[in-house]
Amino acid sequence: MRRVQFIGCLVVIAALLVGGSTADTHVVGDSLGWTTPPGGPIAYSTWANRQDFQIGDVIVFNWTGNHNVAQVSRADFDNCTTTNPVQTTSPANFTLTSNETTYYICTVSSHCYVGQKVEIRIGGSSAASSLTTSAFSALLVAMAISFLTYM
Ligand SMILES: [Cu+2]
Repeated sequence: MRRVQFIGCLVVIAALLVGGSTADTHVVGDSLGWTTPPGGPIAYSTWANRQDFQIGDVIVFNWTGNHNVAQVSRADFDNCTTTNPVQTTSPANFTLTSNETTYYICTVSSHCYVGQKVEIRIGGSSAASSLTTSAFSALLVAMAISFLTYM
């Protein structure tokens, strides 16, 4: 009976671990949304640095008022120029499909120049979190093996 409970517990924990590694949704700027940031470009670079972007994750741009979002090249990101198609309806979703860094800007007026631009780098803090996850998994397996050995 105890053994059944223990195995049941392991299944639940394993499901939680797997669930934690599925695609995440990242709302750009969190509660700030997609706008001309009060403190300049640092608002979105700070936000991006706190995220753990992985392939399959979805980036969501939410805005009200006169904004848009365009995925652009590095050079266009730096220069705030674009010939790329522009998403004009909010929310605009982009799925991260490769390891490449992607760049997004608002093309309205001078919005990009005052900081409405964001760089999405895959990875981020992933090294630390996946290490923690694998260490935790290894611990669980070790616990299960030792437990079952003593049964
Ligand atoms: Cu804008």
